[in-house]
Amino acid sequence: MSDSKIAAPSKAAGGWGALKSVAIQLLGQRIPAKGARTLLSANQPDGFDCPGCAWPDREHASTFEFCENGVKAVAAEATSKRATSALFAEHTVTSLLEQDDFTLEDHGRLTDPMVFDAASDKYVPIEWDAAFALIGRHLRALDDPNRADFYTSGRTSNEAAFLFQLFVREFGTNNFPDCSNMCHEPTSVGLPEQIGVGKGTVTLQDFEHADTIFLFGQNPGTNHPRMLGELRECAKRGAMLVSVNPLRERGLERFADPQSAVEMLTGTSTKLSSVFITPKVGGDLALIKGMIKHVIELDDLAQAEGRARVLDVDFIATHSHGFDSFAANVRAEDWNRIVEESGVARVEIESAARIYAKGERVIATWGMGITQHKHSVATVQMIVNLLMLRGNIGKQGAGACPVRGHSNVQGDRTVGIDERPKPAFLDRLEQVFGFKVPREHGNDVVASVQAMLAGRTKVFIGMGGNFAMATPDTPRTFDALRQCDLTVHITTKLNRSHLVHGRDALILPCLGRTEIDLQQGVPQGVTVEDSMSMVHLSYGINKPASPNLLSETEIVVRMAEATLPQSVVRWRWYLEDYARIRDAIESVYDAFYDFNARVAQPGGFRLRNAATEREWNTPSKRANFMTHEIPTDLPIHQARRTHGDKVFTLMTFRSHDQYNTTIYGHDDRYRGVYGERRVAFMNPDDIAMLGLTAGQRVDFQSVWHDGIERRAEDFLLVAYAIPRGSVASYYPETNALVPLDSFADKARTPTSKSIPVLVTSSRIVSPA
Ligand SMILES: Nc1nc2c(c(=O)[nH]1)N[C@H]1C(S)=C(S)[C@@H](COP(=O)(O)OP(=O)(O)OC[C@H]3O[C@@H](n4cnc5c(=O)[nH]c(N)nc54)[C@H](O)[C@@H]3O)O[C@H]1N2
Ligand SMILES: Nc1nc2c(c(=O)[nH]1)N[C@H]1C(S)=C(S)[C@@H](COP(=O)(O)OP(=O)(O)OC[C@H]3O[C@@H](n4cnc5c(=O)[nH]c(N)nc54)[C@H](O)[C@@H]3O)O[C@H]1N2
Ligand SMILES: [Mo]
Repeated sequence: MSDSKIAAPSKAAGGWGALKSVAIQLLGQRIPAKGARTLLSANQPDGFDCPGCAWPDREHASTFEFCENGVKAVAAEATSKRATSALFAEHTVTSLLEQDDFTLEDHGRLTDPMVFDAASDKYVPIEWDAAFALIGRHLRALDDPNRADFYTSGRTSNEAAFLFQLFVREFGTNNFPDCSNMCHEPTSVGLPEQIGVGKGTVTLQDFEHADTIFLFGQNPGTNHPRMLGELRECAKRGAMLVSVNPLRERGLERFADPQSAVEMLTGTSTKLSSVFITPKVGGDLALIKGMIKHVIELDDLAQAEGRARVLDVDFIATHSHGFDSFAANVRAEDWNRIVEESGVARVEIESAARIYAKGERVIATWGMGITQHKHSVATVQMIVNLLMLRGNIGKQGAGACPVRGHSNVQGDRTVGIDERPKPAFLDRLEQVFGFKVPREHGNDVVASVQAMLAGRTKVFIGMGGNFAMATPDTPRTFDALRQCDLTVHITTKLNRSHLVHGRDALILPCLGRTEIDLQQGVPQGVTVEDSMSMVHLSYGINKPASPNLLSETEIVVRMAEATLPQSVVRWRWYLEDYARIRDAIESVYDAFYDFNARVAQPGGFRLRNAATEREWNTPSKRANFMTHEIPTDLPIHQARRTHGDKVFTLMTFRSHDQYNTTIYGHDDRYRGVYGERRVAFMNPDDIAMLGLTAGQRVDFQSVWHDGIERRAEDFLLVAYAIPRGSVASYYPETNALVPLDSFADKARTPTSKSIPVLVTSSRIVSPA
């Protein structure tokens, strides 16, 4: 891009900058007049749940919480642009593939179901009935139901997701790869064995009482802007905010609140993080273990001097298991290793430990900076170990707060989108619905790509999302999808996954959450669960983008009818009234008792979380201290043995102008990048060490042991305050660098925040 510019980062996150950018965005999307009304209906009691992110809303009522992220997500859905059959008549699939991701989605909302026609290399219109018949034919022709994979992205409602899993399990497989496999899976795997639940333990009210908040590996200014409002209140109250992030993200430094007229008019902002700790990428486990070591040392000292204990000995005695062996392991840990592997000086670690020890009510939040490494499960558990030292779980103002991404990613899991379902849940499903459910564990995202590559999976059906671009090892994922007999995408907008298709292929356009979903003439609400286990109703308010769209729920029902003619499930009956689906969810999950009644209350209800009440559903019936060594033989260590300092840890993250694979624009305002997405952020000393120059173009090459060459080329090299040995770049442009078999231990999350790479002068000659 010729008009790219690297500038000083904008001053505070939020504020006029955010508003202006949104205004431009709205114009860019040509929002019709009803657009303003749409925006005002987000997160209102009778409006729709904001599709922006999974951060909860204050009371889910009161005034519209202004958020740039939400506005962009809503604007993208409510655009007046349309990708009609005329677009597909004009372009072959091969020529559409030449368009970039921004352009593909910018064609607007899809209006009609389309089927791939090999003779013309084009998508052509198809009747809905014919589309479902094609799906049914393919699925019934499989010799084994495990030869089909059913992907879910996290915007799908509880109702659609519940019926989706019901259909797929009656069909006979647990092949449910889903976006959370690439996201918070290490949280969902790490927490249950430690505290007995796979979800966060805090509510928004806890943020009102916390005196100390540690934010690990998260960029809320961009990805969860409404969280900044909460942090701002905490900061104003004098709470201590500590950000642990290799980058001093602007949104964590200062925040001007778009809700506050005074701050907007005076251009002032609230200082957010009181302390910044900048570990090297992947250094958190070592850092936190160091903090724990010092907290124990402080406790020793307090005991020696006859002062009050630093550890919460009551909590440890009554509620925890395994403290002694855990503490012995931590005491034996070597400070040199802690410092070397974290990239943080000992004095700084000790001071972070003192801040922690001083806090009476401590919340720890975490995001993708923690979950997308090989040692992510261990790191999540180390965060919770830290909290447990002083009883910071199940106490007001304290707890674990994993911050999820997609607005219903947590709910989809809750209602059964799970490739490794619990036997108790399957028993219940069998009892309630009276068919035999498959018991064998299914494919997650990585296994799904592997199965397609190996020719085992023949049908891929995606409920939302952009599988081809979100997954690792892009060229291999493309090969995988292209080997399928049938690929189906249930979707709102055109994206690359639709163009990287199987022998037969369908694009099935659906309603978005902002749109009115009429069944039997009655508008239907759907439910979603946010990151803090609050479940609420969502009603669309806009006229559908096209009269020929179906709801996700209807698409599931009709796929099921076309595939399972002998089904024991009354699919139509559920479709007629979504309250019946909620009753069915209630009959399978006790936590959803009185579902319809409770969700009708303003603000909905919170699903019970046993750990919040200090009830530990673990085998020991206690919260477990989990011992972990600091890893010293990760792929990055191995690569350094061969390539020395020339190997960098690449982390791939989000710019301010994207929603995952949806690119809204080419700016990353808070990091001072304009008009360019192919950027490599590197420490100036490393740039000099490599003999490169800021402003030149560079290529990445992965260091991996399978002999496959993985490259991503032509990135603008930017000097940036990032720890030495680490380099950062945006996703999805860099996904080709993530090896498919590089994933988190136990959780199998692709390691998109720690890829060993070499960075060299670009071999691409840019056109003058
Ligand atoms: N506008 C917008 N909002 C979104 C999304 C979006 O794409 N755009 N995506 C949604 C989704 S699905 C998700 S999961 C969330 C993602 O939200 P985040 O979790 O904030 O995700 P990222 O932007 O990938 O990276 C987060 C941060 O991790 C830091 N980081 C990288 N490596 C490390 C490390 O080793 N240690 C530590 N401590 N920090 C590290 C990076 O510097 C960055 O600040 O946001 C959701 N909301
Ligand atoms: N390298 C690297 N890779 C990553 C990550 C990373 O940080 N680095 N992050 C990972 C994470 S955290 C996640 S969650 C995944 C995201 O993976 P996905 O969830 O698969 O990807 P999205 O980009 O969110 O999906 C966008 C598409 O969803 C469709 N869509 C939007 N709204 C709706 C709707 O209401 N209904 C339906 N049916 N479709 C809709 C649109 O067609 C849009 O193109 O990517 C992962 N991949
Ligand atoms: Mo995510």
